[in-house]
Amino acid sequence: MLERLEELRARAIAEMEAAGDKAALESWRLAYLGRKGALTILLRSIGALPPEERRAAGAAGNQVKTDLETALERKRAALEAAARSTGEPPLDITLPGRAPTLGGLHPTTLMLRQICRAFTALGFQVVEGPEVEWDYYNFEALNIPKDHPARDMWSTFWMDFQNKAGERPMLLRTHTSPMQIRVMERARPPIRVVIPGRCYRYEATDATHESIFFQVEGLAVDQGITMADLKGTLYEFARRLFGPERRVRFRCDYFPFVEPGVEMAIDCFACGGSGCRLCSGSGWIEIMGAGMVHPKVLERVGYDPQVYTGFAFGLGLERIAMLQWGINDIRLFYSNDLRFLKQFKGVGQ
Ligand code: YSA
Repeated sequence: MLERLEELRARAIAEMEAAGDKAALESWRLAYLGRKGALTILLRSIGALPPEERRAAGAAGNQVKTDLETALERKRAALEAAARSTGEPPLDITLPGRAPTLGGLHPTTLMLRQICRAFTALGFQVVEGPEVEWDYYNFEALNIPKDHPARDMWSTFWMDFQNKAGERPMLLRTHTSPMQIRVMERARPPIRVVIPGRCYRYEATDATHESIFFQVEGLAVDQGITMADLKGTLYEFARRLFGPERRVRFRCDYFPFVEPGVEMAIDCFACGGSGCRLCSGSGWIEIMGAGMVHPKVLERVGYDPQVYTGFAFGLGLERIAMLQWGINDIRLFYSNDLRFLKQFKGVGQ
């Protein structure tokens, strides 16, 4: 065995010296040191030797391997130095690189930015508030007392925490309107704010309803604010978001915290107002609830309704995004399907 090892060493060194470039050196490495190389196979056969020969053969075999590996490194360095001296680049830069995978913004974020940008251009400030809310702010202060039927449409998720009276006074907010009260408690008019945020409702989900969704609330309070300000502001918002040719319709609606209350709709951009599947044949698409802040709500936060008036509105962010981008199912937003999300890569922020 010792002789065979020495004979292999001599042959390997001679062949290595003849290798004139990197490719030839790599072939040499595979021929001797690779998984099926000559030295590897010879070393494997040492295990079959009689015990008295095995030890010396093992030591000699390891020595040959170390010597060949050292010689290989030396030869590699020599070939690289020779290539450098002839001007050949040390690195193959002709191989195309791998493009890094870049993410994009979520459609909810894109729409949130568009809406906030439209309102900040009109002089509104953006503020945020808590998603876990007191019953007081979510209902009571908005003129929705405990026995009010309006609570039924907002049956929701209550926190498992009881006060001394045995009531559960905290919930996941059902709308962003409680922030109207929080803002008015903290600031004095003039107020112009928009409040984007998550809302939670105990809903049977379908193509237009999710149990977690985003709203954007708006509130403006000052002396002399009228319904004309509400209409003008929301009309300008619709124009900025959906284009200058959009028409807007206001119709009466009921919310306990406004008087009068309205719903706002835009003319359907799929059919131009003649009626289609998207607008259920009406020619109009509702985009938000709004109204003049109820005098009782103003009184509760210490504003004199004889001096101050205001308007407020609340829109469903995903519903607006669905209209803007022709999305036919709200559940696509939060099911993390990359085929859906990738379509928004590169959409203007
Ligand atoms: C009304 C008047 C104001 O002065 C201020 C705000 C409001 C809006 C009120 N707070 C509210 O929540 N009305 S709403 O129940 O009709 O919801 C407003 C919008 O949120 C809807 O038009 C819809 O776009 C969206 N929305 C409601 N439930 C939803 C939903 N979006 C997705 N999934 C749900 N389950």
